[in-house]
Amino acid sequence: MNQEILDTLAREGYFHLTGNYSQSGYNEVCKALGYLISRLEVRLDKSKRQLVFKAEPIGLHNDSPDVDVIAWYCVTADQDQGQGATDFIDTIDLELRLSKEDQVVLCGLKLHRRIRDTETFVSSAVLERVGGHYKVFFAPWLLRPGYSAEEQSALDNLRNYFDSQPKKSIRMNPGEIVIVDNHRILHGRSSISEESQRHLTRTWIKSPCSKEAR
Ligand SMILES: O=C(O)CCC(=O)C(=O)O
Ligand SMILES: [Fe+2]
Repeated sequence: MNQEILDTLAREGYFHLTGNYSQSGYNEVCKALGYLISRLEVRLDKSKRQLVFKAEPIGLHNDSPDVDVIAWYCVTADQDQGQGATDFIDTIDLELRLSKEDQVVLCGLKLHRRIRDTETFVSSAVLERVGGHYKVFFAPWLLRPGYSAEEQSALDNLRNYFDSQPKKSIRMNPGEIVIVDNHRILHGRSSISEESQRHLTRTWIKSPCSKEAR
């Protein structure tokens, strides 16, 4: 099972496990993938300010670049059958689709992000070359005014590339798991209703295997 997940992650960048997993089954899957960094209950919560707790749309992004693999478990699906899917795009062909000049610029362009639950900011490059591949780190809300013309053009080309990629929408049913390579796949979702019961558990995983597999 573990090997099948790693092989599928290396090939496809994501894996949708459609079995009816229990919470402890989900836990076992997560633990088999590496070291668990943190766990978050993704559902509407008016007392919290992060986007994952709100009904508004979440643009396509990568989570923290410290996270190799993200695994979501569906506790409760949206009560509306047509709502609550998560969207994914794959960046496997980025190197072929962006100019070398843009790639160089994006390797030097840092996005500043706040480490969750702290007031500490760190910066991470949009593209980082690791083991013959690019790790991608992008989130629209981390963009700031004041980029040079060259940087702005590289960012525009990157976003056009994202927009041109086929979008895969997965609406998880309770007991299902979706696992993604966070350096390769961007995720996001459309808005949900203010009354949505949708509840996913998200686990951030540091996975040495994911790098070997790539
Ligand atoms: O609600 C979702 O489908 C994804 C939310 C998200 O960006 C995350 O869990 O990191
Ligand atoms: Fe996210």
